[in-house]
Amino acid sequence: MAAKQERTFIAIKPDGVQRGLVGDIIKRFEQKGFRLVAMKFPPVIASEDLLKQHYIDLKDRPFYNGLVKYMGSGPVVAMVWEGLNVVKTGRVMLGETNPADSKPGTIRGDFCIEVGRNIIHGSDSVESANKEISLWFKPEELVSYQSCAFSWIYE
Ligand code: DAT
Ligand code: MG
Repeated sequence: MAAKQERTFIAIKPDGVQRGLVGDIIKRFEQKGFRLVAMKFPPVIASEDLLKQHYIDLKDRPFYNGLVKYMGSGPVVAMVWEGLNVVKTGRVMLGETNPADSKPGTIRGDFCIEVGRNIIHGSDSVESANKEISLWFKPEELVSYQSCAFSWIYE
């Protein structure tokens, strides 16, 4: 049961919101069978502090400042999704970091072109998912419920 409650942090970046891709992206996670645990509504313009913390592992990379600026340049849709292997499968659904390397059928492969405008974030490990979820959400903002489709999605 616990494995089926793995959680990942997914954020639609400002370009994804501005380009009207929110519905398409949420639809992919919903139709896969993952459960929506939390979503910030209305979308939030993240503070520089939050974004710097979120991308702290990349602080020495040359694109770090530009990345933080881009991520704060408009509203983002921050979400938590739950399900079996959702971290790894979520990354497969996103595609590669560089959309040019992302296969058609993935979100980045279908909807974007450049690495600096790759429309969506997804946690890369269970450990970073837990870190990111606690950075963006308070515990009481995460909702526990069993989807009525649960036994039709899992054996
Ligand atoms: P991902 O978002 O696939 O987890 P990452 O954590 O390595 O990738 O980097 C975070 C974001 O930083 C990425 O989504 C886009 C940006 N980025 C990564 N590499 C870049 C590069 N070489 N040039 C510009 N932006 C880059
Ligand atoms: Mg990453």
